[in-house]
Amino acid sequence: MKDVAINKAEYVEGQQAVSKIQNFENNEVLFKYCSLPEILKYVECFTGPDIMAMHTMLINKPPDTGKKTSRHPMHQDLHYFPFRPADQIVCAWTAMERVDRNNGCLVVLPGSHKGKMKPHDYPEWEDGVNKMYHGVRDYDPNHPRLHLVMEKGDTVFFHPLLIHGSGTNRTRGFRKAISCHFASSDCYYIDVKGTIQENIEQEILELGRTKYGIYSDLTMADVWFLKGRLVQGERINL
Ligand SMILES: O=C(O)CCC(=O)C(=O)O
Repeated sequence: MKDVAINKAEYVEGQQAVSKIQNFENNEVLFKYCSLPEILKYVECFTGPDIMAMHTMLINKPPDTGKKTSRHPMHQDLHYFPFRPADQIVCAWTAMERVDRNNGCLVVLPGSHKGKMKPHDYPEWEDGVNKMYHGVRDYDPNHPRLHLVMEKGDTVFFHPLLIHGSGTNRTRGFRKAISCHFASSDCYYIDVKGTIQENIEQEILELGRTKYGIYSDLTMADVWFLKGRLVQGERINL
C-alpha cells in the first residue's frame, strides 16, 4: 500500500513507495512472526489451542508530508472481520523500533472493547485518507486516551472491539511495526449483508476479486477463508 499523499502516477523510490505490506502469509520470513512461541503463548489465552493467523501487516508509517495522511483514524478491527465471536480474536502488534507520539504511536480508548461495534466510514479529512482507513464516527471525544509508548520488540495484545488508531509521523524516519490478527479456528463466519459492515464488504470484495481472480459469487467470508493460515492446532471452521 502506498500513502494517499503520493500521487498515483508519481514514481517514488525505495521504502517511500511502501507504507504497508498486508497479507504476508505466504512470505516465509515475515510469517515467522506469527508462529513465535513468545507471541503464541499469549494469543492462546484468548483463542484457545487452535489458532489461525487471519490478517498480517508490516506497517511502515511514512514521514508525514504535511497533509496528516499518515494518521490512522480511530476504529475497531472487528469492522473488517466477518467472523465471531469477538472474544476469541486478538491482535498482536509489535514495535520494530521505539514508537512514541513523535512518530505516531498507537492511541487507544481503554475499556472501549466492552462496548458494541459502531458504524464506520471514511473520515472527512481535508487532504484525503488512505484506502480502507475507515473510522468510528461517534466515539466520545472526552473518553480518556492512552498513547502506547513502546520500545523495539514490545508487543501489545488487544481485543477487536478496542477503539484505537495512530497519530501523525512528525519525524523523518519510517515508523515500523509488525502485526497479526489471530482467531480461534473454532470461530464461525457470519453474513454481513444488511449490517453496518456492508460498506467494508464491498471494498474487501473488490480487492479479493483482483487478488484471487474470482468474479462470481465471492463472499467476504471466502476472502478471509482464502487468506487465513493455521499456526497451531487444528483448522476447524475458519
Ligand atoms: O500501526 C498503526 O499505525 C495502526 C494500525 C492499525 O490500527 C490497523 O491497521 O488496524
